[in-house]
Amino acid sequence: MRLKLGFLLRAVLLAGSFLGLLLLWSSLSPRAEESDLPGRTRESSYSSMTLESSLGQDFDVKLGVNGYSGPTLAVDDETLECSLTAARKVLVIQVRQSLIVKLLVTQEFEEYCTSPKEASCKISKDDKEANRPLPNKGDHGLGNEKFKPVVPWPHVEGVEVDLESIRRKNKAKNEQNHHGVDNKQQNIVQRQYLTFKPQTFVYPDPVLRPGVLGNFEPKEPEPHGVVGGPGEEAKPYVLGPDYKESVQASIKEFGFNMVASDMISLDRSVNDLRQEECKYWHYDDNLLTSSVVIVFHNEGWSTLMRTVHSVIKRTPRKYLAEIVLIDDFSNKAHLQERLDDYIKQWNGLVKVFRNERREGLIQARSIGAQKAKLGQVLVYLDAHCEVGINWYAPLIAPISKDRTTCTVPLIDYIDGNDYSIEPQQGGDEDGFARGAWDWSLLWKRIPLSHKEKSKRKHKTEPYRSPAMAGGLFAIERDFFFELGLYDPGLQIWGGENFEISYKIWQCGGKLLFVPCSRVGHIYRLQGWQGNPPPVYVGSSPTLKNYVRVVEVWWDEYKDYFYASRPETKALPYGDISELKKFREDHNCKSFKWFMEEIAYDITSYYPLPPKNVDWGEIRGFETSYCIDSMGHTNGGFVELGPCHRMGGNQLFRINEANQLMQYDQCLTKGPDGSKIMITHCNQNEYKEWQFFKVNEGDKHPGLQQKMWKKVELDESGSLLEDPCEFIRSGDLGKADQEK
Ligand SMILES: [Mn+2]
Repeated sequence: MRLKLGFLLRAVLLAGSFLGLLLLWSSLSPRAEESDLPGRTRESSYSSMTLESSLGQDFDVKLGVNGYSGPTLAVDDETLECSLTAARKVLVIQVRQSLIVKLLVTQEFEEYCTSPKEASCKISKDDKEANRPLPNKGDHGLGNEKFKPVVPWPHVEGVEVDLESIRRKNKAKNEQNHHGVDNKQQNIVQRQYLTFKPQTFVYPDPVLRPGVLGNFEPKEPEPHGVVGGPGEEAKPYVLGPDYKESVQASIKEFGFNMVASDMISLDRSVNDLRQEECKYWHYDDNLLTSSVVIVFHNEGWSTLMRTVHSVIKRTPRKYLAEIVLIDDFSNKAHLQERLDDYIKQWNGLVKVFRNERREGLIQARSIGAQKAKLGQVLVYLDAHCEVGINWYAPLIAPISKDRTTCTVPLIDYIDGNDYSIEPQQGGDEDGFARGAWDWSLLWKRIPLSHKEKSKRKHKTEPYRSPAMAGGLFAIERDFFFELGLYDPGLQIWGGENFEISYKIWQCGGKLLFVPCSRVGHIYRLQGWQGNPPPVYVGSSPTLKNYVRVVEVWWDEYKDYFYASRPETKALPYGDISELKKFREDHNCKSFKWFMEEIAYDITSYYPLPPKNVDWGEIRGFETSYCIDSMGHTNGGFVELGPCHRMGGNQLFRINEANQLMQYDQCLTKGPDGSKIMITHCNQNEYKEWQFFKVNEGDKHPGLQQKMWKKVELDESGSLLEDPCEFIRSGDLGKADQEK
């Protein structure tokens, strides 16, 4: 029983629905004073509120609230005075079975009461009593049925998730592994990279000779696909209003204006967006050969084939071993026999392999690595790209020099409506950016840092990037296999770009962005219906991918991810032991090392979020009611609802910055101080909540160490005094299991 109590945490609630009540209460003068009980009974004129004197228990204040017919406020005179005064600032409600509103302790309160804690926080004389549903005390008519809402709460069925045990389990495992890694790191100098094949291919550095055209540069301007044709030189090709409907339909189906694309030559010429300096680099011609791998699923014909044509047109034939198309279970007619027939013109240079079920982009790329056996390097391209002028040598030279280097071209923006090509926005004055992420693992680009710039002699040299966007990159084939390709547990889309980036960096490789290798990419337009994931994939594959990635690679930094996306803690992300083993076997470095040495600039753009101190439901003491944002945000008010244990709108977290948060929203006092508002916040706002654990033997013997805290609103006083608490979802689940 005592243990069970330990799981019952108490909540502090500010509910909008109490506003009127509290205001009224604060100005209330006792109207009825009749009682057959010791002390005074005060009954308000509001049907929702009944104040009664002590029932012989030690409760300070109990208050029936809107929609409830019952219960009681039981206090002695002095305490009641205090609580009434305090109610002007009220804010906290302790919820019991009966929805008992707990008084709040404020500065004003303290003026009246010398011992506010005692006055406000006593629960009951004994835990047994407190643990029961509101006592039915004979002729007082406080039967449980009276506490039922007038309007029944919606019945919520939920699958119970034991969030906390998952966390504990992982934590224990993690610490274990962490120590293992630490010990191993003493040998890291000797053993690093031992598991990767040594570099045997000798390749000299490229040389910049200003004024001397590079040896891979075209000697004359690129010929048009169709002389004077639409879209040549990447000039915008705009269709008239006659095409509006068919254009819209094609955007819906493919994400691009396929009507225009179909009219533009597959061999069209493009504009040269490179820095002038790029034309004067000279590359040793003993470059590695490549297999270009293109994965597609229900791609439009001309955008797919223009990708293939551009590669064939702009890649020196001696380095292009093959183009491997991986058809990820498309069902569109043009991608079947028509495609097979079309690629025959290249006499086997272009191949197509078809997956027997939808694998998703990530695993289809790994399949592509297995199918593409001819080239020394794998060059991955999205299925809607156009490679730029002299894109190959700059991209492959760093890999030829060092096989553990992975390269990424600069990705230009092809307009999906008119097929013009422009440099991507963002980046520094040259348009150069590094790949990054925020702490919820969204892809970001940040301007090239001064530190990276200072490492280069010439500004068109490749530079280091913490991460890649994912769709376009080149990697030595054997090295990719040595890295284990992508984590086979990643599904469909998302997170694989970070996985491969972290794996490369932390395990001893390098990831370079190559300014002189440029590839245009068509970004999907709004209105695209998208490709639904296959049925065998469960919900949230992308979020699960993120969890796998941070669990394997982020070490203690994963807390920042969970601080940003606490809902992902409950996701079953599968077995990662093989990946952990890989990390250990390869003596891969810590994420901390990575953040300090390679990704040092990310935190200045995306500061580390405060870590969570705890998180879960905020449940009323011994009740089944929880604070619920009801989906309100940006200035809305929280409400009270039956605890459903599904997280969502009832999942809150308290962090080290003393913010009580849900998603990117913070709880704070509303404008008039009487309700709790939920609103957007940065890391310096609404840091008014405090959280502490109550020591064992404190005045709630049944609660002991699990309990906690105090939440304060501001200097003017505590919002929450002791028995108001924050509930851990996992504990709640366990408490129920024990029953
Ligand atoms: Mn794409």
